[in-house]
Amino acid sequence: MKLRIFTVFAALFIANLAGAQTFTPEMKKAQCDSVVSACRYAWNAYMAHAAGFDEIKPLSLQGRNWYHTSLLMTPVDAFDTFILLGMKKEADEAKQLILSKLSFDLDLEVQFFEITIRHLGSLISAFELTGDLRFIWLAEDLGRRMLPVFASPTGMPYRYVNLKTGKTRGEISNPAEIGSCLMEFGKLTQYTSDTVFYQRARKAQSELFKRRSRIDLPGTFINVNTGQWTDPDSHIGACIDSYFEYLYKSWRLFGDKDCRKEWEVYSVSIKKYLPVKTERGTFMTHVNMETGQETVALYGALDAFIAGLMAYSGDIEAGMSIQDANYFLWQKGFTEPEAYNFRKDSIEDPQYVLRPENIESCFYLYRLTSDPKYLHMGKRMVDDILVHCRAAGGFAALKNAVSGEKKDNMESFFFAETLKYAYLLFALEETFDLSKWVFTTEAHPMRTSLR
Ligand code: DMJ
Repeated sequence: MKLRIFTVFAALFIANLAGAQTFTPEMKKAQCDSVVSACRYAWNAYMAHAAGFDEIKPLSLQGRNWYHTSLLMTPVDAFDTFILLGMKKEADEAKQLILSKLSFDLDLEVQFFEITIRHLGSLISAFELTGDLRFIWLAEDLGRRMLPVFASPTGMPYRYVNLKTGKTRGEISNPAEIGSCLMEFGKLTQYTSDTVFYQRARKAQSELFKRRSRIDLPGTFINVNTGQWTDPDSHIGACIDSYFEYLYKSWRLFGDKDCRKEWEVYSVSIKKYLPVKTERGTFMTHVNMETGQETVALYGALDAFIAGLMAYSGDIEAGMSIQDANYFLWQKGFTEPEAYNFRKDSIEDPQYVLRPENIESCFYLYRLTSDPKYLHMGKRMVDDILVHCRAAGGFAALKNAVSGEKKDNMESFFFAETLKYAYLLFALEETFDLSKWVFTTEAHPMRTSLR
């Protein structure tokens, strides 16, 4: 009798575990459908209340611009997501706005990094996905207007440029803003046959690489006039993150061996100095770039991309262990916080601004391991966003991920990245072939045709 009861319990336990691991094609389809309808809901709100503005404010239902005039951030960033999600009507509406209203002939100072990753990346992807030359003409015009940023004594770009006068500003920059333009500028060289774009962007990266510390780490801030570091804190988070990402991805996109070499040098030091293994998974810490000594044990929503990048660049085990920490972070509230001290177990910045990185890492890990665990993690994250961030005007950032209080803000990267990875995680692999395309840091897909 005892044996029978034990057998029944054991069978139930195993069935339950197997159930937790299973993710059926029907479940995947349901996830894709709910992401498409969320995307449509957010876009319809933008079109109803803020069409032509950079963004919609999702609580007050008003338009918001970054600068004194709109650069159409939301339609620009969202266009290729609509294409990948099969949302033809929305893609047509975004295309119509972009091609009828977007012009860079403006007396306007813009932030080089943001406009490169959002506009240049999106316009190049739009051209590659549709073949419509008007997108690449806009991209070339924008790229030429931004070239003056590279005219510093070191060749590392200034942070701001006026699109009409070419006047630059901002000598204190950081690795992410200096080293995250080669994918976009390299593509401009491919389509215009003008080598200036690739050369300037590559020189900026190599000047930065030359200035790494003796233990092969970069700092957080650097003066592009003098080449001197002004903040020696080293980590994989804000201000450094996409510099590493672009070294590896530019190798995959263009086959540039120098990029691969530089990524490999850094990746040895990243793995040596930054990981902190805990029972919750592996967090990545902050250290002094010269000594490798920990400065502060901060980890957060932006840092979560590193799990995906580690796995994508070949170290699947490291990526998996970091993703365990990412998932732990997600469960700190209704969503994840922006910054968390993993030694003190304290949330240092409670907001959640609709960032994609945690879901992005689920996407890479699922593609590389086929482990349904990453579908379950991703489902929890996507469902949390769709429930807890939903607002009258789309989806709102959270002022506080623990209390759930909302903030009147919906960044364009919610369309470009968060919804795109949320969909592709559950979509058929044929929908997006990772061996033929590489995503930029803003998740704009680029074709690997140069290799
Ligand atoms: C995006 O604009 C880009 O991914 C950038 O590299 C930093 N992160 C935001 C989204 O979180």
